[in-house]
Order: sequence, then C-alpha cells, then structure tokens
Amino acid sequence: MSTIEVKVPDIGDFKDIPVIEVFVKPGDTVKAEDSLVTLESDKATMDVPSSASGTVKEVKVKLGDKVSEGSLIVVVETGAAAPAGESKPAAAPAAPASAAASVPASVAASVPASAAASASAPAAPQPAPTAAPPAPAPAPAVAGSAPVDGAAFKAAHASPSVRKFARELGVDLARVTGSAPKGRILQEDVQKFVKQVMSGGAPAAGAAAGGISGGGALNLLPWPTVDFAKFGAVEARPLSRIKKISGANLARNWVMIPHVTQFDEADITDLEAFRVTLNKENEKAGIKVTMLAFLIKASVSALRKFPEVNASLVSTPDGDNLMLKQYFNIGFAADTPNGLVVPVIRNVDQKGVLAIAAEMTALSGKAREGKLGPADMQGGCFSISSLGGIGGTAFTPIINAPEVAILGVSKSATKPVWDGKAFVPRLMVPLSFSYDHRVIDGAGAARFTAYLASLLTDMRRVML
Ligand code: CAO
Repeated sequence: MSTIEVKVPDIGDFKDIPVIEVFVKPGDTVKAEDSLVTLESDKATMDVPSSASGTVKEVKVKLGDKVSEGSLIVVVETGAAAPAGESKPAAAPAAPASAAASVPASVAASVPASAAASASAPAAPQPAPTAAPPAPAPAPAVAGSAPVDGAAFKAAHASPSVRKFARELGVDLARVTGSAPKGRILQEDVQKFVKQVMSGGAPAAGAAAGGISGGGALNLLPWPTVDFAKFGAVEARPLSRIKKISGANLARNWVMIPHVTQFDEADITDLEAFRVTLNKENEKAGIKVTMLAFLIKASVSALRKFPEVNASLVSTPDGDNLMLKQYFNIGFAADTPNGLVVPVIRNVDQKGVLAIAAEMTALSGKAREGKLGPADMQGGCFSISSLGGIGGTAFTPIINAPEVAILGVSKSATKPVWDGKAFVPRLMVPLSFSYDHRVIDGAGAARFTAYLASLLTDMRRVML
C-alpha cells in the first residue's frame, strides 16, 4: 500500500486558476487518467487526471479554490507498494494535445465557446482550440437530434470529461445549453438534454443562448468541396491564429443572435471643429484625438440612458436573465496585420476624451504589435467598430457576444442638410447600430441611435 500525491501539472503561464468541478471524494475508486478536477481560466477549461489507479484518500481542494502548477489536488492510495519515498509529482497526460497547443499536454484543455471575438489574445499563451481530446468519428446522434457537428462540438464550452461523456452518448454539445457560469455545459446538462430528446420533447436547451436548438437543428447543407486547382493556379494560405479564433466566434454570434442594424447619421460639424482645435492645442503633448474617442465617450451617456444596451443575456436553470452592468467598459475593433481584435477601455465614465484617446492609441499600437494580453480584451460592455478612417457609408457589424449591441461608424462626409429655410453644408457621420433583437426592440434601438447622434451634435449634453 502506498500513497501518491496528484498535483497540478505544468500548465504554462496559467496561475491561480479556479477549481470549477471536483469529481471525486474520499473513498472513491479512481483509475489512472480519470478526471479528478476541472480548472477554468479565462481562456480554457482543463481537467487534471489521476496519475494512478487506487482509492481516493484525501481531496485537498474544493470548488472555488485557486490552484497553480504544483498545487496538491488529491492523495490516492494505491494497492501496490511503491518504492520507499516515491511520490509521483504530477498527473500523466490525459489526452494528446494538438501540435499547435501552447498549453502542455499534461492537461486536457478546451477553449470556452463563451470567449468573445475579443478573446483573440495574440501574445498570451493560449490553448489551441483543438486541444481537447481528439474526437472520434462523429458518433451517431441521440435519436431525434441532429448529427454531431465536429467543429461546433469542439467550440462548445465544456470540460474534457463532459465532452467524453457527450461523445459516449452521441450528444452534439453544440445543441446543449450550459447551466454553469459563462454557459459552461455540465454533465447534468447533457443528461437533461438526452432526457428531453428521449421523451420526444423539443430540447429547451439553447433557447436562451440563441434558440437555434429549441426550434430544431439548422439542417444546413454540407460546405461545398471544390477542387479549385481544376480551374486555375491557387495558393493555400493558412488562416492566422487570431482569424481562426475570431472567425469561430463571429460565426457563432452571427447565427445565434438575431441581429438587426439601425442606421442613422449624426451632425458632427461643431464637434469636428472642436476636435481640430483640441488637436492643435495638444500637438506638443503628442496626443491625437480622432472622432472615435468622442464616440467612445458619448456612448457611455447613451448606455446610461438605455441600460438594456449595457447588458448581457444570461441563461440560468430558472430561465433567462438580463444582466445589467453598472460599469462602462467599451471595446473598439482594431485592424491588425493578423486579424481583428477588440481591446477594451475600462471605466470610460471616469475618463476624459484626452485620456481615452491616449489609451486607444496605446492599445491599438499594442494590438498591431501582437502584444495585447487577455486582460486588455476582457470585460467589455459595448463595442465600437470604426471604419471611418477608411471609407464606406454604412455596414452591419456583428455583435461581440455576450454583449447585446455594437456600433459601426463609417466615414463622415459634408452633405446638404435642410435647416428649415435652406440647405446648409453639414459634416455628417454615418452610424450603424447592430442589436440583439431578443433584448432590444426596434424602437429602443432607434431611440438609442438618435440619442447618441444628438450627443455627438452637441457634446455638452454628455455632461448632463
Ligand atoms: N470619418 C472621417 N474620417 C475619420 C473618421 C470618420 N468617421 N474616423 C477617423 N477618421 C480619420 C481620422 O481622423 C484620421 O485622419 P488623419 O490621419 O487625417 O488625422 C484617419 O481617419 C485615420 O484614423 P485612424 O483609423 O487611424 O484612427 P481611429 O481612431 O478612427 O481608429 C482604430 C483607430 C484602431 C479603430 C483603427 O485604426 C482601426 O483599426 N479601424 C478598423 C476597425 C475594423 O477593422 N473594424 C471592422 C471590424 S469588423 O466589424
């Protein structure tokens, strides 16, 4: 008889990661590779597997504890006597990680689907999206459900043990709504889904998160496979890591959120004159204010007036809730050589336009150099995507879930505007406000956009 201490293995730069599931209790029998606990960082869930078979003698962690590499998880009593003093230091690999995984293979990891497009941290080590245990050939789906979609299955937010459980039952995780924080899918959620399908009832799962499974699967045709080389020379270029991550998030947001885009324009003639003056005054300080800094500032006043825009839909076992935020963190889409990222300026309500402009310059510089960390892209309430420096008259931005709205800004132009007596030249900036119609009604969206436009026309109103 000997005891083995199972500790958190090398998990890269991740530290103080909360324990979100504990699968064992003293007296349980475990086999080598059985999952003992699940850890969840902002970017991934990871199972720590047992390195030995035996009986659990002590569980050294509880839900909510924060652990790092080397933290003791469980003491396992094995049947065989180990050589004196031997204590295996860490868990054995639970699953082979993909070659691209930057998290060590000693934990089974999966990227949460709830990570928004902004989760595309270029600098920080991140588990590769494919680091979950390799999926066997798609299992036959549970009777009445659609075939398992490999990509959607991988994108679902669930721990490796729950994925394994779902695979064994042939359940497509993309169709299951998670009841844990951030929509993480628990074993009970999978069981509930199976019960609903078996009883012939339409699974309620997914209704809150987007409703696509509540009304049946999308039943789409498979993606067309074309041998392009048959028609001419081609070159295969891999997508950047940011594009892969943001692409998956954009696709999910596009299909799961009923988007509507409200178009409007704001008269920024006076604001532009003020901006030019401000830039002259601050030339020596090296601060450059663009229209986007004013838009970020003005959006906070509009969010205060329309709190449902500063909110997120949250699914709980008791139903859906709107989580209204009382802080004002605004993300802005930044175009980088590797793809789109959304850095977040925090507590904009407490900052002036010059401070916002300086922070925007610093964050977009970091973004272009690929140096944004995860913290730079978290906690956003509302996003702004400005293509005003490039061109265009309007576009339909995709909402950055779990936010419920996004503002698109196009290039301003001088237009003839009727003032009641004559046409006068006014500088007009086009606004494209995409909103989640489950949360915001069309009338509310029109009011929000009109109010925002009125603030830009007379920025003094931001002080009210
Ligand atoms: N109308 C007219 N001109 C505008 C404008 C507008 N709405 N917004 C900015 N400009 C001008 C600026 O004043 C600046 O002019 P000068 O060089 O003469 O001073 C020029 O356009 C370039 O601005 P910028 O793009 O450098 O600065 P910004 O603050 O407007 O934007 C950033 C910063 C990081 C958001 C931007 O560089 C960027 O990456 N935009 C792309 C965002 C994107 O890809 N969105 C699509 C995402 S998919 O939904």
